[in-house]
Amino acid sequence: MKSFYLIACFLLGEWVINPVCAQLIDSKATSETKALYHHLVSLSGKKIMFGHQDDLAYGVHWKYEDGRSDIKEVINDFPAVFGWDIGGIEHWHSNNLDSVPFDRMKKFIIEAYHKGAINTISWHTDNPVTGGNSWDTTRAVKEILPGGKYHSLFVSWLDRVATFLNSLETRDGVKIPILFRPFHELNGGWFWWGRPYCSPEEYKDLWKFTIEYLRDVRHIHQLIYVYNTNSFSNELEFTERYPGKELTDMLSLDIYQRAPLNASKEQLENSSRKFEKQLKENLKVVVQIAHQEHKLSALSETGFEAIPVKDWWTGVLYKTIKNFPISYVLVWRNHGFMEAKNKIHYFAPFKGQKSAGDFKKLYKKKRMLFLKATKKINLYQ
Ligand code: BMA
Repeated sequence: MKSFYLIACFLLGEWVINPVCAQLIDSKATSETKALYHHLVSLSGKKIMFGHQDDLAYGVHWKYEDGRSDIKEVINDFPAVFGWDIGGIEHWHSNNLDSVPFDRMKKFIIEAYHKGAINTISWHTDNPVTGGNSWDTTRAVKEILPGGKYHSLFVSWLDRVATFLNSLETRDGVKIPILFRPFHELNGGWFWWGRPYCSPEEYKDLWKFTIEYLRDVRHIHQLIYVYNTNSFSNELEFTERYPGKELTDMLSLDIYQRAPLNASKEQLENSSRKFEKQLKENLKVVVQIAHQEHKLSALSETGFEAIPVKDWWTGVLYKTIKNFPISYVLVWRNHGFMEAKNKIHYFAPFKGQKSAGDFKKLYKKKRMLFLKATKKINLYQ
């Protein structure tokens, strides 16, 4: 029987995850988590969900107004995936690193679950050795592993993460399934867990310890674990720190388009072509490896700050991703004006924004899923 499965695992269409072989790494996953996972598996290659970070919390011109969402004000529908970040929970702070109060985040996550959407969480955790932020690249990974000087401090941080994740539950006590994406953009050089600051083995040990602690010690069974790199230059860079089949459920990529401020039309066009090429090359690797490993895949962060290209959604993004069997694409947060940096920081359109018309075209693409269509699927049943 086992060999039948093995053969069947490699027979299915190119790059699409094979449902026969797809399995969550947590054999005790809650029924809602299993249901969500199996829906994602069967949607793979057919639909791509649209996601937005902090969507319900604030937009470019507003903060904490019930029912608002910049996306909704453009398409009269919400995203299907809601992204959140729990940086700061390790100190039991009341707000996350971007000033989102955790009690509000909790309400939004529960609300998103009841709406029939998916929640995904990343963790811009502080540096445990220095107390500096995620971008303090003082070496820390080795120090927080078992036997390290800061191990027990790190465990106490994981305990707070666990307590927060467990507090995300409905009135009936259903633990809300979360796509959990810790230690993200691992090949970059900007976070303390990044490639220059720990060996591949140390990174894998950190991942293994974290997952096993949450799952086997804290008995959290509502997580789908998302491995994540930033854009990379070759396959080795993507796989070098991959912790393995037994420890990940989804493989994902973060990649942004960038151009100089007030770029000319020609500069914008060049940057779009460059971005499309890189995105395509990278996604090819991500979905191929995901296919081999029988894992889901996603474009977990992307965007073009302030979306200066009118038809960016269909003319650049959709055009490039549409044939990849990724579960979702998520754009980063709509902060609005950043005084410290004297610039506007947002990645999703809002009413009146230059690319809003094109976003409506994206909304109409059959392959894209937003909330109204997602709700009908009943992801958790
Ligand atoms: C970055 C920016 C920062 C933010 C961080 C974590 O891309 O948006 O302002 O603090 O993500 O959300």
